[in-house]
Amino acid sequence: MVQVSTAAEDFPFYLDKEAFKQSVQRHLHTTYGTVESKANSLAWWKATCSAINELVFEGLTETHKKHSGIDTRAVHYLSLEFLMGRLTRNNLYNLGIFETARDALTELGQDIDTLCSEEPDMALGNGGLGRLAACFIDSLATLGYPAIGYGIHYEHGLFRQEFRDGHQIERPDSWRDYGNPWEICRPESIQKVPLYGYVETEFGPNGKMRKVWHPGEMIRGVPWDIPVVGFGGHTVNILRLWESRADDYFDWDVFNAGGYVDAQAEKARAEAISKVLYPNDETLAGKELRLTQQYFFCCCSLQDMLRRYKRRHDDFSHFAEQIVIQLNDTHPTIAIPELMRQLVDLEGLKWEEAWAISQQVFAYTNHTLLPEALEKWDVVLFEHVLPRHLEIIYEINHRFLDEVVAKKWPNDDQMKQRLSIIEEGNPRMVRMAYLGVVGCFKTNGVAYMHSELIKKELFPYFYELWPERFTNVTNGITPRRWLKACNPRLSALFDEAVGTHWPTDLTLLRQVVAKADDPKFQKRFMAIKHQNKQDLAKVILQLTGVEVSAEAIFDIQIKRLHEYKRQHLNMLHILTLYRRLLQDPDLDIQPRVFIFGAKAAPGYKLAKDIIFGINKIGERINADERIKGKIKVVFLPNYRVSLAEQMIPAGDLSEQISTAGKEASGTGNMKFALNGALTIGTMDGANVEIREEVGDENIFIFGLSADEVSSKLKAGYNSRDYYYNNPELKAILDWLDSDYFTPNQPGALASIKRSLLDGGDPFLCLADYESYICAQQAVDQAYRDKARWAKMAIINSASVGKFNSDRSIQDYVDTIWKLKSYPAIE
Ligand code: 26V
Repeated sequence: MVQVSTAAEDFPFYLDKEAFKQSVQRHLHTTYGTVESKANSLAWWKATCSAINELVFEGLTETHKKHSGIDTRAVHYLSLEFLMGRLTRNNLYNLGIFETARDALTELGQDIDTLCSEEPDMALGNGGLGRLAACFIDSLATLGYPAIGYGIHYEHGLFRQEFRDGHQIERPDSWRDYGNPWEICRPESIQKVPLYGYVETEFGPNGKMRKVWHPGEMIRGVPWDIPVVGFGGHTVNILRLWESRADDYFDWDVFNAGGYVDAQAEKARAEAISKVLYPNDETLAGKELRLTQQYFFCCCSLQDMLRRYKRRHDDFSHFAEQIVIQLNDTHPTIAIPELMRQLVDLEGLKWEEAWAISQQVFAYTNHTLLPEALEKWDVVLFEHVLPRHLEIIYEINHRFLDEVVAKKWPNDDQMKQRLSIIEEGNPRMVRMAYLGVVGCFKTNGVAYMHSELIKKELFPYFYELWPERFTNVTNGITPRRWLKACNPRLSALFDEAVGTHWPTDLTLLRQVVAKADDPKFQKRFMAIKHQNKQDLAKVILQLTGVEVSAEAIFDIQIKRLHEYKRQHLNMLHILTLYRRLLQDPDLDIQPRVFIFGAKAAPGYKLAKDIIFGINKIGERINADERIKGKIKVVFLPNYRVSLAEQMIPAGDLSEQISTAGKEASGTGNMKFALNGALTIGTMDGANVEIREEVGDENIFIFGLSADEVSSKLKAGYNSRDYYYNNPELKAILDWLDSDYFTPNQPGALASIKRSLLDGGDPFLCLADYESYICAQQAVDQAYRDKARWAKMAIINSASVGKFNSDRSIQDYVDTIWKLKSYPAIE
């Protein structure tokens, strides 16, 4: 494990309060043209960022010098999503100047929290996959590895969510409306991207065949760089995001010939490519613009890599030594045929040479087993947008089936069909995940259990063919953002208990386990939790108007809304408690606040119905005086990274209740445990590994195992059996048919019941219901014993060092990337 020193005295930048103050004032005057008496918080925030950037750019320059000076191997992380959130606080902590900046701003009459909340979230991702990419680039920079993130500079990130009468409404997200102080435009590195058109076969004088693509359209890719400051400030890498623009917009001939309107239309079409991030939606299939987005950023990024490589090399013999490309899910797998095209068609390499290089360069991370999330493209659409790439994929497939599959399974046409990158049928489809496995030297899952299922269920024959290609890298989270920056109180306690090195070596927190029984330490730990809960209670009041007590259990489920994540199972528990309380208002239960945050894909009807259901049930429960405030339900609107940072430190109970076998890993589960929440969860994804770390007695596990789930489904699962055999369950489901929660709108919640009965309950909510209710009762019991709960919470927080994303990155480096660390500033 690489150790980069991050003791306070080792931070490379010393900046005293006076210097920071002067810098902010100077930027207020000379960069933003305003004065102290006039400037609003936005102006102060921007001036602060400019002051921070003076250090950031210095680090950026040093890192660039160092990495290009030694011409070293680097990882290129290709991802359609980077869910960065806000950067101000993060950059201040990573540079080691948070306190300096806070004090300087105080003296200038400014509150740092207020200024930081001026920053719009950079929400260029949907959820776990995008946030993982953001944690990974933080860890890469922290560990001093040469790395670059490549993605799209979306004009609009994930939609902003509002509730209207309990319904989700989507509004556009405009994170750059007032400019973004962190990004730097690099017009000197613009790339051109061909699209559409046709392919011609030419024969040279030597009779050699050559394929020439005559594109129907050319787009420009303009790079925007976001500096990524590693913790300790020793390395500043970049995240390079491509924006699409029309090529030769001022085509004067067309323009003068009265083509002004056409030219504008062409410009709009080109700009559409990077206009908006697609939400994870069932309706994604067949979206031409999505394929174009994928190709656009892969094409730009590969040209960028080749350009940099060619500056120092005359041939491609060292390409695979210098460059490794990680594909974040199948979204960028089009990079594989694109590299082949650039090497064969543009650089003149032989197919075999190019393929040998390509095979050593790419690695693929799979993030989901859900069949509907595995990308496939209609061959006809593919040919229309990328005619040359379809040919290349046919060639890759042909060679793979003839040279590899036929050798292993001679005369077995069925096997060829099974493993073919092209799925036969009407329409024929390109299977992007198969292209990933065939074109990459490694395929990894994101938690141990998920990686096993990849081998056994998703790609069993590929695994038989190439067992050595499959591996696991368990996900992680950056402790800088997800503990140090978001939970300063707990961080201070840990500093005191184990010293200040834990943000880079989270396993140091293990020492705190020894204090888990110490009543004094328990008291301090729980007092911090209580303060964090009070802070969140204020946010809840502000966002929902609902008053909640910090004495109650804060029971939180935050993640994208999906049936497999089973927010509706949580809802069934709420209904159960509510019904029991109505039957017996004196029922002795621990007061609880059920807190949700989730966005539903705009086209996902049932997910939106579940949001509506929870909102309506919450309204009724929160207003019902008979239950004396024993339970409350709040759904916080517009869940995003910056809201997560306020919720996670305040969690008592972390809901990780997916159907076993469906959640690849989860990362919210890690964030909650690190901040001292106990998990109620299934044996799924990384929950399995969290249980291993914290011990079975410090986690509430319930429900069917993945094996049990699949045998139940195979044997013919009938959810009605559970409905008819459990009168309480039947009663709460029947409640949903009434107008009890939706006055004057009878049946407004019926779709949820229908999906669980007529719909067959595909994610086995009813099968796991009883076990879940029992586990929740165990939670209730445990919470009554304050010392026991405190001990469990402390053990959780102290035992999850494994889930530091630095460890994940080191695993990638050791098993896949084989990089050397070169911190730029010693
Ligand atoms: C995509 C789609 C698209 C079509 C409709 C339904 C659907 C459902 C889920 C997805 C997610 C695809 C990839 C993804 O975000 N996976 C998440 O990756 C995280 C980081 O590895 C991991 O922690 C989560 O368990 C996994 O769901």
